[in-house]
Amino acid sequence: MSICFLSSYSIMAAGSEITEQGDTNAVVNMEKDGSTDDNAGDPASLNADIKAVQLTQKHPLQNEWVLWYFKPDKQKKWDECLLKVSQFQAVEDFWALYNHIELASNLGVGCDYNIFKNGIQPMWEDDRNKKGGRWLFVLAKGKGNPNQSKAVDELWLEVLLCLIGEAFGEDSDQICGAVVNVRNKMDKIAVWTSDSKNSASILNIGRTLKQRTGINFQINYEAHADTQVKTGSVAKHSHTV
Ligand code: MGP
Repeated sequence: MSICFLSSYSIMAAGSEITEQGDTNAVVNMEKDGSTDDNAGDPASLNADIKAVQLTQKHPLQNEWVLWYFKPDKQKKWDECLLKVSQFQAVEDFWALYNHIELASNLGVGCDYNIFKNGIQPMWEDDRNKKGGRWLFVLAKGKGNPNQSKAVDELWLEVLLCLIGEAFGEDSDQICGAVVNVRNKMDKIAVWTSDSKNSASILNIGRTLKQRTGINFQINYEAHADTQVKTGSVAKHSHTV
């Protein structure tokens, strides 16, 4: 199994876990050996206890998410190149994973990251994607391109935070996942939604994405059905913001 997307950031992530655990152990040990008895009811001692609990308690996300990695291999079918990497359901676990893997800009050409809600496969064929589509950010490579105003890593992180933070209000249910494609002439970031006919949701999601990412270029929404039959590099699109 290839692990080339894993980065040296893992050391930093592991280090910060040890620090937190260390703090917590100190408080737990004090309680065990009775050294806090004198301070019972003391607001300072109470604050320390609360802080210890806060350090150990994870902050749950609304949904559980799965990270998939795609590495092209001409000997294999498309879906055989998809590797399920990890899943997370807490803010802390998201950051541990994010800091552990390579930035999208360091992936090889042809590779993708996919982050989808647990239970949804990152492919058109999944029941939740079948009738869906995607908001597509195209980041053409090369000097002077206006779409490079936000580098792919910055944009990808913003998009991920929108997803796991359920930034789309009632329409968050429409979200299936997000994909970043690293390609020769461009990078692409897409947010997949489950109903390509639900214009109100699509527009709300598109406007929120545009506002949250702060991009100054147009993005288009295309139904997966249209993406699958496109002949050139651009598919027919139904919405633009
Ligand atoms: P791509 O990786 O989404 O875009 O699709 P890329 O590489 O930029 O190519 P372009 O066609 O957009 O210019 C590349 C190819 O991967 C598709 O033409 C399909 O053959 C295959 N593929 C991509 N996706 C997302 C799927 C999918 O969900 N299901 C299946 N069966 N094949 C897919």
